[in-house]
Amino acid sequence: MRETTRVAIIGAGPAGLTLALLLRRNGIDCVVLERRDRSYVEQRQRAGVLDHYATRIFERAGLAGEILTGAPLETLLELRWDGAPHFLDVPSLSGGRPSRIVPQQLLVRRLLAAVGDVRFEATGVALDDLASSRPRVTYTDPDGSSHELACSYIAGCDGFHGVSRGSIPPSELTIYEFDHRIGWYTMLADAPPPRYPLMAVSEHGYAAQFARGREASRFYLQYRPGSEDPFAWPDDYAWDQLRLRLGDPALATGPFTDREIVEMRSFVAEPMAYGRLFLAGDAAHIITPMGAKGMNLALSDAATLAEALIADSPEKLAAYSDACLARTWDAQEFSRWFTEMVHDGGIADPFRRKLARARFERLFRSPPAAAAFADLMSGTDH
Ligand code: RFL
Repeated sequence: MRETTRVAIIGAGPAGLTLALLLRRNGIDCVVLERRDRSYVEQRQRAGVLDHYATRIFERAGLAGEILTGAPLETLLELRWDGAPHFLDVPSLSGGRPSRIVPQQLLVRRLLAAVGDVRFEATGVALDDLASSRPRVTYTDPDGSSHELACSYIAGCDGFHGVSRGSIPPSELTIYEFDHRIGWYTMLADAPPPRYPLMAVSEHGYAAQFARGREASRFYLQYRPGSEDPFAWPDDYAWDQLRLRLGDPALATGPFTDREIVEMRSFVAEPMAYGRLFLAGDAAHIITPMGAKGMNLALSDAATLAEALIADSPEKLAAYSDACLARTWDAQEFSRWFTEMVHDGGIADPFRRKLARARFERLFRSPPAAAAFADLMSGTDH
């Protein structure tokens, strides 16, 4: 079956759905193809914070009611060093630019409801004629029928493991990769949440605790990839480490309901465009969770691309990749800075431990340093 659309969007994650919503609300026809089924997409738990800049994308488009209603504003952030608590009021320090707590699965559910038609379980997606003015996407629907979409533009919003980036000739891309050599053992537990998001630095390594609803917490423990296997740790050992690193001997415990490991890596593909294909979100860049920028970068890419497509401006489309990459590298630098500050306190190298401590102290001694931190946490409008 042959069909025509203005923009073919590959992937129904935060980037693809935000792009589809912004385009459709501005009268631009698009088709969204998603490999997974609807319930998988709706239930995938990942990010939890929409930074202030990302909330503005929805506000500016008149979509705050549909997307942000009821999402709590972020308040304080607690950072501990060897159990000693310190608090940062990020919304005030950033000049009144609060972020909002929006679990990614809630955001995706709301975007799906607002976007309407998404073609789930589209398999064998392939991108062709990218360098021509009439690129094509082919796919197979769940009934086994083959489809061809002729379009003016393709948005590759299909995440790190998608097909879009791989459709660009390798000679046209420069890949930057970095392995932070840091692992996180993350555990979901039926244990009371902390009052504020809590990150703790100690000589035993990093630990964190975040609320997951009113009665559950997600815990994090730093481990050394390659030399430690946290799945072999008994639960009692994990709780001992959490008490030790959080500096809280009376930490309330509860059964673990989920365990995962995350190895921190960063990745950027440049440029984020080839012919009529534009990459957005994780398809073009991966960032560590420190600073919580992954989902926010995906939304910012989508907004920048939507603006260029709505304006139908060749200049804006030509500027898309550079604009997104500048924002991406800014976030990568912040994320690496933050990663070192909270993880190096627990590593063997005494020089880097001292640097981490100096970074930490500066945040609480210097108002301009705290304001710069808060500015990056809130997201910058560039
Ligand atoms: P997504 O969310 O990966 O969505 C891509 C979509 O494309 C589909 N797809 C295909 N569809 C059709 N054909 C194909 N061949 C396809 N291949 C893939 C996929 O099924 C999927 O639906 O990418 P997007 O939209 O760029 O969004 C990026 C964000 O999801 C990601 O950056 C964040 O989740 C990263 N991240 C976090 N970001 C934050 O801002 N704050 C956080 O606290 C945070 N925590 C996290 C995270 C990511 C995690 N991962 C990846 C495991 C915590 C975790 C655990």
